[in-house]
Amino acid sequence: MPHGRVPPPARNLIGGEWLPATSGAVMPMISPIDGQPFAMIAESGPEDVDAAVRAARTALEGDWGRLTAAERGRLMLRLALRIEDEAEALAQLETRDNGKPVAQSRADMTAVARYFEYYGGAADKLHGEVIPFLNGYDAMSMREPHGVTAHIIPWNYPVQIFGRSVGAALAMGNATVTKPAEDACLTILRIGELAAESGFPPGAINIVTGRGMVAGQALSEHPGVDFISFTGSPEVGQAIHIAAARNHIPCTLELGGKSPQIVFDDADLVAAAPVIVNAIVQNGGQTCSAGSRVLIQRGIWERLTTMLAERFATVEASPAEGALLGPLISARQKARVERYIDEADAPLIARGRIAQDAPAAGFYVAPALFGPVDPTSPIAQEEIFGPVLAAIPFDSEAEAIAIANGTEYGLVAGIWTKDGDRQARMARAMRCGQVFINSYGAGGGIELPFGGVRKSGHGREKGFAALYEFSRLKTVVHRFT
Ligand code: TXE
Repeated sequence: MPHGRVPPPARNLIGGEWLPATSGAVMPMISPIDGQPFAMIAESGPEDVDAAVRAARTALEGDWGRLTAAERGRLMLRLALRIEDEAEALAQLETRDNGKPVAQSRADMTAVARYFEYYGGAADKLHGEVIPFLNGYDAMSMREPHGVTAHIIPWNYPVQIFGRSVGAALAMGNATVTKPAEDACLTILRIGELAAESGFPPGAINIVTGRGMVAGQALSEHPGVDFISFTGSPEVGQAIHIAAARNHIPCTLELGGKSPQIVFDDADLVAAAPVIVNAIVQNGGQTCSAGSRVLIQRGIWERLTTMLAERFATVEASPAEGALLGPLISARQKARVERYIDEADAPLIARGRIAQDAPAAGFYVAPALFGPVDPTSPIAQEEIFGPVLAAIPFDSEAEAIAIANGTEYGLVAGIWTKDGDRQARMARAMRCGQVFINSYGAGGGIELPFGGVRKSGHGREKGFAALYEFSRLKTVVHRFT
């Protein structure tokens, strides 16, 4: 069993203090590796959320709000180094909490440190402009923080999403309140401790744990919140959008996808095949940008599906450190994914295995490759959030575009072809937020703006684009004589 230091038991981080829920309620954390409880978190209520929002406001009006952009950046760089120092213990904790293989947890720790490094370095580099205007006037634009930003975070990449969202918000001078997911939140709490040790003033980073329907909803509806960043399901995203509208505040929503990888008959299949398998198996397929559909031009159908099948058949869902596929997050998620597999209305091309040493009570699911799949069927349309890949044949470029864009989602697309003209046409034709050509995912892309269209959400996280989301523009006109 992996180790990793568990943060203060059942406490929230509010105004620099570790406090239990006002009601005293706690809830257990279940490890996906063996289905056993191993830690308790605070089950917070609206009063705890209220205290966190007030603490954030106090920080804005006090020590945190008085820091210069360079000083904020320096604190963030210090936090990045603290995370790097603790990366191994954090990764072990993440694996126990979330279930992902340790090698993948390590990659998450590298990424969260990099987010704080990237946004720490950017804190003093985004500035306004002087705008040519009337004679006798200076006109300028300046960037300001929104104020108190709320961050509602899922369980699939807890610290990466914390880093990309809270990192960008802090860089722009906001004070933050995070509600991590009840299924996996311990590494975020530990990073909260590291932030305090790095010298962040109390209240700049507040973390309140608990249930989505209670603590999450209270945070999204709180009138003291000025901006909401949400990553999660489309259903909850819609509720958050409505809550934001009620308070007349902006929000970004990142709601997952049904992303296609499109392979044309001139593609380098040897390069493509492992990337296609990784993109659906890694993190148990519980990735918003998982490549959950592979569109294959008919001339290479046999060859590529055979290559994919060979790889799928060797993947084992396992608790091993270096496993490609670990357990899924919860019994609920396992049941959901198994239902999609059992009810799939397409031929099964290949199925992986569950490792013999995987604890029976853990949430392991063997990966499945189906095809040919009707593009309108549920496994080609709905986000399964598990290691299930739908292979769909196509003949022409126009047909590939229609199928690729033919879901309610639009997050990422992968294009595999050596034809440069086709690469350019396809990149433009994809109705989504990110396109990879002859690659997919490319190491997480901390520097690359990321977000969706329609049911995948709106707004952009990551890269410099997030700094614009987490700040607002003010125009100042100064008449002089
Ligand atoms: O998400 P929820 P769940 C998709 C994926 C998955 C499905 C369900 O398809 O199978 O959603 O996952 C908080 N007000 N994604 O149930 O419920 C909750 O506590 C405010 C894709 O875990 O949306 C958690 O912190 N907050 C996605 C966060 O919202 C609420 C990642 C996400 O939980 C709330 C996760 C409410 N009423 C799931 N209800 C992606 N884009 O990567 C819940 N929450």
